[in-house]
Amino acid sequence: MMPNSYASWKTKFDAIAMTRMSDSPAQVFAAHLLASLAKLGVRNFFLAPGARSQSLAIAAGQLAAAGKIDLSIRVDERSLGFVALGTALASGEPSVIITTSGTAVANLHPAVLEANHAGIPLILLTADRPHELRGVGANQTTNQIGIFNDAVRECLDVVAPVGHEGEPAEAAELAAAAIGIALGYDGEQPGPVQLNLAFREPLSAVEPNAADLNPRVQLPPRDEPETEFAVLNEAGKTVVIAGAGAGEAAVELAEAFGWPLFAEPSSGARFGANVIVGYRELIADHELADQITRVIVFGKPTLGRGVVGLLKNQDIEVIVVKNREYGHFDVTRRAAKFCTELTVLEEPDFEWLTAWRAADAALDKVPASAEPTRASIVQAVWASTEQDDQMMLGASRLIREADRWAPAKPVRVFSNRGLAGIDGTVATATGLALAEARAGYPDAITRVLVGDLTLIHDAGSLAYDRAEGDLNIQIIVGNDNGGSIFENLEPAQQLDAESFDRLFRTPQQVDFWSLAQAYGWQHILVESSAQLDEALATRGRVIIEVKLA
Ligand SMILES: Cc1ncc(C[n+]2csc(CCOP(=O)(O)OP(=O)(O)O)c2C)c(N)n1
Ligand SMILES: [Mg+2]
Repeated sequence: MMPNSYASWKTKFDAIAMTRMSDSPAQVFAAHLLASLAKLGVRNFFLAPGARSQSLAIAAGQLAAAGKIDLSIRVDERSLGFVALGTALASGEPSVIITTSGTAVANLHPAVLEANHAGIPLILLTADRPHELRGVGANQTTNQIGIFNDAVRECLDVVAPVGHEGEPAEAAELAAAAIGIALGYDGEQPGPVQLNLAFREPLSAVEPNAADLNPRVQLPPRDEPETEFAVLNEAGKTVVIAGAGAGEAAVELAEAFGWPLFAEPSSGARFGANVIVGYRELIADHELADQITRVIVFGKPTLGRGVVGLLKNQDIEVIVVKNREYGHFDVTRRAAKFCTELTVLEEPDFEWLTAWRAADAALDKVPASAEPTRASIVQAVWASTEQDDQMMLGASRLIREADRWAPAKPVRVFSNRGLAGIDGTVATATGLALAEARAGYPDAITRVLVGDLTLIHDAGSLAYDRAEGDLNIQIIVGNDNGGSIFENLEPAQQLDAESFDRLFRTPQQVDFWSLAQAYGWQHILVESSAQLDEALATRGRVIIEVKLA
């Protein structure tokens, strides 16, 4: 969707102020916009400081002081974007992000891309210069219209308020529209929305107090996406694949028909009796895999070549259940059917499931070892994680180890699989922890499983806002000195060791103890499996470093 032309929301650009409710039309507008968002139920606001956005900051501060919203503050907008993303991911509610102009806006781009590809609702309030100051070299001014291209559902360029009497109502209307679009009330995929807000001086005032306003505002009507049925009436040796975002529907279908379930760790479907934990190994090398005639895909599977191999296989029929958040998944362009609802007319075939379960049970167990291994870390983290706790898996090797070893267990596991970046992982986890605490579980623990480079990439997100309270966040870092996942790449064989290390593995010398000290986190160095179990009970913010070979 291309951004709208800038004048669509307001035509009376140079209208003379009819009523003066405040010395600052910017403040009146900001107060009504934020009060409207809050009145419509939006709770989670995220702010980075800046001058052009001062009216928004003041209004957010007023609403937070009155207990009408929760406000988190970060200096780094890149980090802010991912914290907001994590909270939206866990809560399903839109997160509002407030930034000043210029590079501040651009720093939201990674989180916006992830939100776009994973269908996560974000409302970006990006402050800007008024139109007369654009394109003339004014400080901190760039073209913010379309800066996110098609990664936002909508980009509305809102001209600077001038104090016209219709402006409060327009602000309320904008708030309602932004929520509706971010949540996909138009029947489209949920995702990020940008309101680019021009402000002219005077940029702020302390009146009106946003918390005193009671705007008249309503959510837009909600269009449900169309239901598309598919009917399966021929018997087949079927397996269900659950990728990111699959959810319980995959479990229900697999259980209803006795089908083996290959569920990635962050699919929301890795629980129940049909989960085949060792599916990666069995697809690669077991005769049962050759008997598969049909796969049903939920969500976005991204973790293994084996699954893609099944989807490429000409003898296998591919049925794709459409995913509202992650969009259409058909990487091999072989889907025979797309649907939102499946009707199955065949009889359950429990022998097929029994055979898979037996093959799974016969696979190696996590090898016992006094020193932690990747597999034993996964095992320990899953064992220590209870129903109210959460997990966040960084991209790279450990999530694949989790895909191989994590047991079937109904726990909340998240990962940024929209684009599978190694960026923003600490921040996303912080956002998840915030959501969990705000949902009434302040004692819950959020465990983040990451590689060393992934932690370093987002080290700046260790900085936190004291007003957020005592969150329990454990960052379990498998420190193998660089990107060991690249050992599986062709260059690992083709290059000499030195070149491979320099160009791909990129070993690092970061002292995680000092890093933790600098940002006020605890640090525990774990050298044995027993120490790991003990460390996993730590409360507060802690980096648990596990040295890996
Ligand atoms: C933002 C971003 N940059 C680069 C990559 C490519 N990439 C994938 S894995 C990886 C290395 C990760 O290393 P580490 O976190 O130490 O995990 P390990 O594989 O060693 O367990 C890189 C650079 C990416 N996915 N995202
Ligand atoms: Mg590593």
